[in-house]
Amino acid sequence: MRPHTAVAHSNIALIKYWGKRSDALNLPAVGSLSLTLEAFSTTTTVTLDTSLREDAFAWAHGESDDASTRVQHFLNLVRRDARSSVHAVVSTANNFPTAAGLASSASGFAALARAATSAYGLQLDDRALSMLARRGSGSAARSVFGGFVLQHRGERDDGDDCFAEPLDAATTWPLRMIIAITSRAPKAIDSRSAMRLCCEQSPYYSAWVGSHPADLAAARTMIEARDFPGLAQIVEHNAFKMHACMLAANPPLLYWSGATIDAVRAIQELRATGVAACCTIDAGPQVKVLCEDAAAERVQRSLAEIPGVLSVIDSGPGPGCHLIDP
Ligand code: 2P0
Repeated sequence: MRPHTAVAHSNIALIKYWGKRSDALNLPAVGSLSLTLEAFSTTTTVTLDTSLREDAFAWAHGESDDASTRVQHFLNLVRRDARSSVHAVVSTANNFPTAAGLASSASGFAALARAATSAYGLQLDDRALSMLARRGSGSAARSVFGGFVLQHRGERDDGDDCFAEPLDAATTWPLRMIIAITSRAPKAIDSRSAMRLCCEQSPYYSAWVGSHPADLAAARTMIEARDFPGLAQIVEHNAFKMHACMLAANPPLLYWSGATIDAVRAIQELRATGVAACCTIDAGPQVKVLCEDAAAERVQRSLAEIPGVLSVIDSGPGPGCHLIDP
């Protein structure tokens, strides 16, 4: 049958998702707010094949991450909604390191959701697609949309109010994200296991969840007002609070390398001289720097000078996921 191909871009959370209120439906314990990135994308092709007895998953570039079980579970959800029992061949290519703290599961499950629903003939609007993508990976709901994206925590047990939506007000703010790569190795512990460990073993977890809505509200206000210093303050506070929660887990979760800390210090020093830039760090050692367009060159130069920074990638805001002609 005909191949269906979709492209999705990864996203970096400015206000983080960390922790779940339901494992079964993959409902987040907190909302989140992200920027979709132009530079990092996943391209996924889904082709139905009536001769298959099970789904066949392959990385186009032979990555070592074994994603076939999660892909198969996800396709089961799509098949159930489409009332189909046909299996599929899935091929995926990332243009960036997989499982290294660059949100490969976000772009991966958004692209898979778009390609698979098309292959199985499901008509979903973007909100419904974001809820489906969330079942694969919480951060994937946000990659359905471009630019700044808000993921709602929702209150309902069935997850019907747990969707992502674009923040239109932000589309004309010229910002960039500069990423300092400090390691290309896959992370030692995946986000899902790390979140569970924090929830069960970190005494700071309840403080993280309890104080989170105020961070989300503050970031939305700063974005609406185009207030970079205000946004910078809340973005760094939220990221370091998440890492404090990780560090307080038992055993502790420490994702940083020496170069991670050097990069953070370099950006904080730049900001003290009036450069509009701030840092965020996810479940990995890379440092992501949000900055105004005018600051991008200074930020890149400063990060590139740090021993231990392997490369520096500059990205503008990226688009939402979409189907392409292969
Ligand atoms: C985020 N991260 O908001 C946070 C910040 C990592 C640190 O979303 O279990 O791979 O598949 O829903 O989406 C990583 O978590 O977790 C993540 P699952 P996911 O970007």
